[in-house]
Amino acid sequence: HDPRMDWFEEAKFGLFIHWGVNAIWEGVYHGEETPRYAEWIMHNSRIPIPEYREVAKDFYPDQYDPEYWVKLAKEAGMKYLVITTKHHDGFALFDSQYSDWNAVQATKWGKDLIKPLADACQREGIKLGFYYSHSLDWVNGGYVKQHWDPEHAAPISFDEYLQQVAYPQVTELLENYGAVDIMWWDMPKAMSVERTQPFKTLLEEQYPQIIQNTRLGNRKMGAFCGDFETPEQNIPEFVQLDKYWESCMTMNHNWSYRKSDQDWKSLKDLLINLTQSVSKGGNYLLNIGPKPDGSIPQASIERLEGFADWMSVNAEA
Ligand code: JFZ
Repeated sequence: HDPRMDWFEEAKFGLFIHWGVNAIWEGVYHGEETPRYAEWIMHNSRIPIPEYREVAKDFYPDQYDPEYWVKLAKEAGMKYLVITTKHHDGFALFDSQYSDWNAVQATKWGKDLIKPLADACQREGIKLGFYYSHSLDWVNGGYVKQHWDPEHAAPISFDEYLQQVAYPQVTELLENYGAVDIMWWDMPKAMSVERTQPFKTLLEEQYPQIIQNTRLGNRKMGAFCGDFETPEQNIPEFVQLDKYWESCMTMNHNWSYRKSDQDWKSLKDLLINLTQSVSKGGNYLLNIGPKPDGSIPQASIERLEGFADWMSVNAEA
């Protein structure tokens, strides 16, 4: 039993938010649906970096209402949220000194998108988690198996990227947004023990209260660490009751917004997923992919409101 995990264990239910300039494409590049995940469009449709950057300038989320996002989650019975502060396209939704590829400098919006959300969480008593793609980064020099546009990606090595961009950006996230409750790492490709160490030390020594998923270090490289497991898109049939875990799931098939993806799970199925996760001792992190203007797809709102109705009948405050 780890007392740092008490709130998490009690929380049970959280909101995952995949958002960023990748949403602008709505899953389509030059008339073609991008394969697999909408948030992977830059990579999977091999979009040249200058073109992607050009389109990103038009990012202007004037429907973004972080207070509403947080209240929607809270009413649905969620106790925490996790937002993509930077996904694999390397775009930071926060202000950063270490890469100009961020919401303030690279978009017409020109404002930090994480700060108002962090403030709303603080006001509403919702715990705050930061998803940060520390290894994969297709613009700033992070890991990519084979780059389609090497000419325009940052001309630095993976280790230089970790030292000059990823690590310092993580310190920005930890320093500038008030209390952070979860660091949600993803896709630890090439994250050896050595490369994982600085992040691990930073968290352990300066932010021991922050809990982390087990996606910081690469397991196969022996760099396993973290507090809770993250089964993805499924609830394990058999669980080890001595382990903390959180199942993350989409409401449709994509994490980020894809206009054509209208194959939504029913509210009933989502409720079964939540209650099943909880009955097996885990948490349920349910995802939304807001539109580029900052509004939440209607189908997602309806489902979250459905949870709110269910909670008002079945849950204690
Ligand atoms: C990753 C991302 O690539 C994806 O875009 C999304 O953000 C998701 C939450 O995380 O995708 C993964 C990561 C891990 C597994 C599968 C997809 N996994 O362990 O099976």
